[in-house]
Amino acid sequence: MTLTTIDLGGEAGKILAGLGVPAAVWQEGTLSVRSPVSGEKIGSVQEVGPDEAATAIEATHKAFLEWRLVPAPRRGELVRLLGEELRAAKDDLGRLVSIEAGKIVSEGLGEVQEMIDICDFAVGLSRQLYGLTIATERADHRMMETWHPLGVTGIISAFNFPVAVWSWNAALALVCGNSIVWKPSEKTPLTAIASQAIFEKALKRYIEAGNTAPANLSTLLIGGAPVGEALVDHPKVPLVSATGSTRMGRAVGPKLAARFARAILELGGNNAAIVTPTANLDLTLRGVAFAAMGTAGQRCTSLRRLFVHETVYDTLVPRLKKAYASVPVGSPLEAGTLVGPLIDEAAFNGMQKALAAAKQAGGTVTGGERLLAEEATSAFYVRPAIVEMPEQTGPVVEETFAPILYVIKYSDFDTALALNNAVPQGLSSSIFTNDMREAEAFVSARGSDCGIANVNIGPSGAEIGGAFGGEKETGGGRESGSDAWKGYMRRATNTVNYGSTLPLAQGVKFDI
Ligand code: UN1
Repeated sequence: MTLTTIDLGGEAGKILAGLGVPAAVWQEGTLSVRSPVSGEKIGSVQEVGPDEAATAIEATHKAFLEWRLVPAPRRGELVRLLGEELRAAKDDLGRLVSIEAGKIVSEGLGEVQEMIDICDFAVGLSRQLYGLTIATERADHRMMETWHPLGVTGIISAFNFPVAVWSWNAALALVCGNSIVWKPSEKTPLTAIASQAIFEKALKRYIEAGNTAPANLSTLLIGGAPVGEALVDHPKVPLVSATGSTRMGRAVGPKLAARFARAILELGGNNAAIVTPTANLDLTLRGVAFAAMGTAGQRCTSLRRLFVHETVYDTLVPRLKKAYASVPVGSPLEAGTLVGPLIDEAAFNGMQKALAAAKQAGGTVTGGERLLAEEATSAFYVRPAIVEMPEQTGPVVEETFAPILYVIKYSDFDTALALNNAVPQGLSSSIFTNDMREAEAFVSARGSDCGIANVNIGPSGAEIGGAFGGEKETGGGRESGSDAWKGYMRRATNTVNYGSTLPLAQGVKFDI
C-alpha cells in the first residue's frame, strides 16, 4: 500500500531540488508541512513575519514602477516563457500537487494544465488590452479610453487549488503590467515554492534573451494570517485577489474597502444541480459523480446539493448510491483511485459534524465513514456521503468542504429553481435536462443566480476562457478569462481637442 511505502518527503524534496530550490528552504523552517496522503510531515518551510512582508511589498512596488513601462506584448513574452517552463515541469509540479494537496494524479496534472492554459490566454491578451474609441459631441475632439497598469497585485490562495489560482491572477497581472505578491495557504507552501522557482526560470530566460525585467517582480510570502493582513493593509497594494472561505472574505473585504483598494473575492460555493424528467441519466450520473466526489468534494465548485425530479428519483438515486459505495478511495498517487484524502483532521471533523446535523434535520445518510485509518493513522480518507434530505434545511445551506451530496426530491421546476437560488452562496450551478425550455430558463434572468450556470455538465471543472467567480456570499469577483483582465488595470478616459477653439460639453458657455 503506497500510503506507507512511498517516501513522500523525499519525493517532494527531489522535485524541489530539480527546480533548483535550496534544501534549507523546505527543510529548515518553522512551518511544518504535512501530506494529506499519509498525514506525515514532509517538510518545514521558512516563514516571514509581517515586517518582512511589508519590506518585500515595498520592493515589489518598486518593480511595478519599472514593469509598467515595458510594452504589454513584451510582458507577454515573459508569460509565454512561464507557460513553456510549466509545460516542462508539468509532471513534477502535478505530482507535487498530489503529494501536498492530495489530488489524484490526473487532477494534479489537470491543475498544471490550467496554469498552462491561462498563460496561453494571457500571452494573446498582451496584444489585446483594448480600450474603446468613443463618439464625442464636440467638433475636432476625440474621446478614447486607455488601460494602464494598476500596481502591486496581492494574491491570497487556498489549499485546494494551490497553484492554478495563483496562475490565473499572476498571468493576467503580469501582462497587465502589475507586479505580484503571493500569500499561499499555509497548508500548501511547497507547491508555491515550486511555482515561484518555475517563474524564476522563465524570468532568467527572459533576461538572457535580452529583455529587461525588474528585481522582485514576483514575491512569495509564506506565513500566517499576520502576513495576509500585512498584504491587505499595505497602502501600495491597490488590488487583492483572495480565494478562500466566506469567513476570510468577511475579514479581508471590509479592510480593502476601508482604504478604497479593489478586491477580487472568490469565496464559498454551495453549488447545486437540478435533474429534470428528460435528463439523460447516464450522462447525469457521470456528471454528478465527478462534480460531487472529484477532488474529494474540496473544490469551491464541488456539487453539494442535488434536486431530483420525482419521476426519475427512484432510478437515479439508487444508481448514485451504488457509484458512491464502489468509488475507489485511496492514495491519490495510485492508478485507479478516484477519491483521495481530505486535507486534514479539521476537514474530517467538519464533515462528521455536518452529517450529524443532517441526521438531526431528518436526513438519511449513506457513507461518510472514515476509511484506511489503520493503513494511515494520521490521514483522513472517507467514503463520500449521500444524504437524502426531506427539505433544504440545516447544514444543506452551508458550505462544508468535504464530499457530502445532499439529495432532495422535487415535483415542479420553479420550486427546484427557487431551491437552487435559496442559499447565501452563488458560485456555480447546473441543470441536467433535454427540455430546451427548462435549459434556457435556467440560464436566463429568472434562472440560476450564480456566476456559473451550466447545462448538461456539472458545476465544477470550468475552463480558463470564461470569467470565474460568483455572486452573493461568493464575493462577486471574477478571475481568469473573458474580460476579467479589466479588474487588474486602471481605466483612463481621454478627451483630446485637436481643434483651435474650446467648445464645452453640454453646450455650457463660459466666455471670458
Ligand atoms: C476552486 O475550487 O477554487 O472550475 C477553483 C473548477 C476549477 C477551479 C476551481 N477550474 O472546478
